[in-house]
Amino acid sequence: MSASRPTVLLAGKVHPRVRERVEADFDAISIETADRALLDEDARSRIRGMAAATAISADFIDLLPNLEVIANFGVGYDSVDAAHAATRQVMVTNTPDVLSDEVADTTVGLLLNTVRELPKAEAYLRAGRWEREGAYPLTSLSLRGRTVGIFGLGRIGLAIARRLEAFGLPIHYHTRNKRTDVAYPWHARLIDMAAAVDTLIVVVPGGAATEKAVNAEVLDALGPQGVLISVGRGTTIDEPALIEALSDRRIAAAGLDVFAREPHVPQALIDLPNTCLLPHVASASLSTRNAMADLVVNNLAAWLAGKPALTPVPECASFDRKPA
Ligand code: A2R
Repeated sequence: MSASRPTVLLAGKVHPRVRERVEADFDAISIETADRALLDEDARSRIRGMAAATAISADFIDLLPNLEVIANFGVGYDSVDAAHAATRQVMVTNTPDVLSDEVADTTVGLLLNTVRELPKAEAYLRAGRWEREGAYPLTSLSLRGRTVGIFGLGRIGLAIARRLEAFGLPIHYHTRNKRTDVAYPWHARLIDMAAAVDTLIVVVPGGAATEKAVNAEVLDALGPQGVLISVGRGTTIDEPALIEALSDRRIAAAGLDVFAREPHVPQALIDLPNTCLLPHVASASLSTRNAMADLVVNNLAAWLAGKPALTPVPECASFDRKPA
């Protein structure tokens, strides 16, 4: 330990680049989960910063009397109690923007894979069935003629919209606040948008406000030609209702990158023929994850040096420092 170097807690399975940079510039303490039993009194009082790759509760925040900043790895920070941190003037940061294009690219790929069954067609070729049995069956679904509804037109949602606009598809959106900088039709209610489109892309933050927002009624409004694509948080989808709607063909197909209880994926979703499932990989390229890692450490370094946070979450923006 060095008196001049702030102590930073590495909480959870942190990205290797975060670990490397934190260990180089700070005194680092590592724990696998945010469990109070893993920190003695001395460690608790020394910790001034935290790189978070696991859930951080209000109780855990209160365990650390000298904590000044929590830098969350990821743009979604629903696993960190940011509202509570803000009451203690503990800065919380996330990693917006640096992953938006990667996630949007992956979302378009997932949509195409879902409607055109490309992973299944490749598995057919690899199994030697093309040569033995002939051409892969024509897909009943296509992207052509579809109308897209984006639930959450923020940084990532807009990057998805711009891409799908170039595919020639009409775009609608649902958010709480109508945007003034886009001409896409806005729907004040999710269910109304679902009724107006046949392709629903979900990219809202997790948390209580969006929990199970995509329920049986929304899926029925989407209809039998409906395709659901989910890349925000698994908690936003009512998974049992989705499984029923897919089984009964009340919607046509779903492409999912996120799940309610990751890494568990319900067996029923795996068994269904009309799902395309990814293990939460939307931002998971080396380059994008490195950019996220750098933003985590740069936020820690800025705040602990008395400078403004680079990317404060909205709950903490009011007490961010002003640029010099
Ligand atoms: O509702 P608004 O006007 O604040 O718009 C935001 C929208 N949104 C919601 N829409 C409807 N009902 C809600 N309860 C609700 N809460 C938020 O989601 C905005 O259009 C969008 C979020 O955009 P950003 O804050 O720019 O987030 P970003 O970078 O696009 O990431 C979205 C999520 C992350 O939170 C992770 O869960 C995932 O994608 O990676």
